[in-house]
Amino acid sequence: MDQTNLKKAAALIDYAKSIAILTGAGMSAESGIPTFRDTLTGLWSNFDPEELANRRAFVQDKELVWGWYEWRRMMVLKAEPNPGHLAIAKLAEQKPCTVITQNVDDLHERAGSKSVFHLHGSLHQPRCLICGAPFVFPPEIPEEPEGGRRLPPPECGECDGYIRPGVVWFGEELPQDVWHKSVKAISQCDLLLTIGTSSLVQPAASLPNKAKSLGKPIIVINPSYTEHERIANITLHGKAGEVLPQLIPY
Ligand code: BV8
Ligand code: ZN
Repeated sequence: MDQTNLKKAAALIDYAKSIAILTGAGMSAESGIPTFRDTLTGLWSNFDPEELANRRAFVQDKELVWGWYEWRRMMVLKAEPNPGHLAIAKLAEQKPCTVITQNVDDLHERAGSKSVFHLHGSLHQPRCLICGAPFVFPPEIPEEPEGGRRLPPPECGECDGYIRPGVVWFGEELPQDVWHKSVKAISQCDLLLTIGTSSLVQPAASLPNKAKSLGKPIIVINPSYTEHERIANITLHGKAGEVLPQLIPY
């Protein structure tokens, strides 16, 4: 890790009065949660993420799609927040921080982060596909085989619909209240950290560009190159769970 860049990034964090933090699937990688593209193994290995994470796929084959989400939910329930999540929660004890996550897990919250906006929904908020009635999962952790299996989704208790995952699928609009709060957090922050996202999915990936247009400094943390490096003030090539504790001692 480039120590000069690390020191510069730590100084920007230290100097900032309020920080916005955009996170992607890479944030949860060290908790053992495969990134979005890596979750396509076994039964789903010959799918493209966009083919599976959309409403049409669910309507066409609800057992295939529900099985994938239950396997992912099981992994999240068995996972723990990693040092990167904990460092972000610690930072929020020192100054106002808003986490804007593309992730559908609850690891930021379980690490102690209070202000978390879920741009793409949550695995823990399923609802009826037809009437939208919320569904409450049974308390036990699903025991899904590695590589997953087809699984019938629960039926809605209010109508003859089926329960769908509480996530934002490709082709679906992001929750407008969450989107507007996220844009506001970007406008009000004086530093943006963007961590563990391939910066491919829109409109989430447009948020760093918005920050740049408003003259906000940007720090990118990712083991590999992403487009946002081009607009970043500092890029730290490393893992979230390794870099963040060096930036935010806790
Ligand atoms: C919409 C929930 C319109 C589901 C997800 C404009 C231009 C081009 C395309 C579009 C556009 N506008 C809309 C589109 C279409 C589409 C889109 O963006 N397609 C892309 C692929 C081109 N967008 C949409 O459909 C959005 N909807 O715009 O609707 C609309 C408007 C009005 C009315 C009606 C409709 C909805 C997008 C949301 C899709 N849902 N998630 C689920 O989880 O199942 S997105 C999903 O994929 C994830 O949430 C994640 O955000 C995204 C990418 O997944 P990954 O690649 O795994 O993760 P990530 O990108 O974060 O990459 C991993 C990174 O981590 C890598 O960089 C890696 O290097 C790094 N890493 C690895 N290990 C570590 C690490 N980093 C740190 N530490 C480590 N240890
Ligand atoms: Zn219903």
